[in-house]
Amino acid sequence: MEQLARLEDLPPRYLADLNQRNLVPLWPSLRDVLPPLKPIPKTQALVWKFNEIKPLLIEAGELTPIEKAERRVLVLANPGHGLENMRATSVIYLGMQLLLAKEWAPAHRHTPNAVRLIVEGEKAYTTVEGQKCEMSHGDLILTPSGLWHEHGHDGDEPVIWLDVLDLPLVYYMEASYVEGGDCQPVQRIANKPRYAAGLVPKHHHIRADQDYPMLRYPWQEAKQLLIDLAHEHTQAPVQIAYVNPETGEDCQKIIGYSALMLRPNETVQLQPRSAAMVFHIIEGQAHIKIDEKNYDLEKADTACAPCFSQIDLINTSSEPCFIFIADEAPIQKKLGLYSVRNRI
Ligand code: 1HN
Repeated sequence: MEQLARLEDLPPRYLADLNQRNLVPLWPSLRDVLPPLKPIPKTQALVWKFNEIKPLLIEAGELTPIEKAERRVLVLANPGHGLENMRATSVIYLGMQLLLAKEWAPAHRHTPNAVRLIVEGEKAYTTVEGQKCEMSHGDLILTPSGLWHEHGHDGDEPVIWLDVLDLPLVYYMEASYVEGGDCQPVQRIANKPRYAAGLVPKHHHIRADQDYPMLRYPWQEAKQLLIDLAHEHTQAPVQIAYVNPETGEDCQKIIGYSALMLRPNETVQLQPRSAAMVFHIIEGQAHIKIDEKNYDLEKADTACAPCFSQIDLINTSSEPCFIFIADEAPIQKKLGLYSVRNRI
């Protein structure tokens, strides 16, 4: 492709005239906004180690009472986007949240979608639109756009979870805001069997939670499905998607969620794709190779990989490894931007 003229190739007087009228020449920036063949991502391949986050999060618990934090979170920020912008990728926000015994984080609702993946601790819960979702290790809990949610903790030990939000995209769209509330009356305990039996309430159109019939995905059931699939299909990679059980569509509209099992000594090579990805170890350990970078991941560690990277997930241990994955595929597919390439 032709090298285009630079800003410096234009007379300063001309540039000043443009500037004064809020005009900008396209050609000096054309190759930046439209790079040849693939994007130039700001997202850097990166790992956050849980054993480095945890002591700092516990210290946050000593430094800042929950009333002064509302949500006590350390954000997993990608330096490629500028730490202060609080992005793991251009679409995905990640944070580790701490709730101490008997603490309560008041109800609010906001436009960005969130999920929680429980990392450690027992007996905390999130109430979403009156549905109480108990939190156990590995559970996925949805708090979709516009739904009231609050967190409580009846146990004795700190509880830590991973928050995943589409905040960077929603904020960029100037669509991000929150409404404060207080405490919601609990109407029922969220449970999967309500929809797992192939039974749904009739008269769909009058149900308010039509888009989100299931808010809690218990890890024990997801794990058992992965183990069963690994036995049935001994060759293929084993991965399950978190979907809306009524429609089979992605469980949220912007970020996609899945879980992958690496058998003992298995390597999975992912095809490069247009969507950036996040990996979080639920159980076990793995190596991750992202282009030329290699990282060791242990339980509760989190990694991110930019678009079109070559990713190898490698389990050299004799135990299976279970990995939670978040990616930007749903929003990219809706916008007609999603593509997958062959490995080179
Ligand atoms: C939020 O609402 C929670 O409800 C956690 O726990 C993290 C980060 C940015 C914006 C809203 C929560 C958040 C958040």
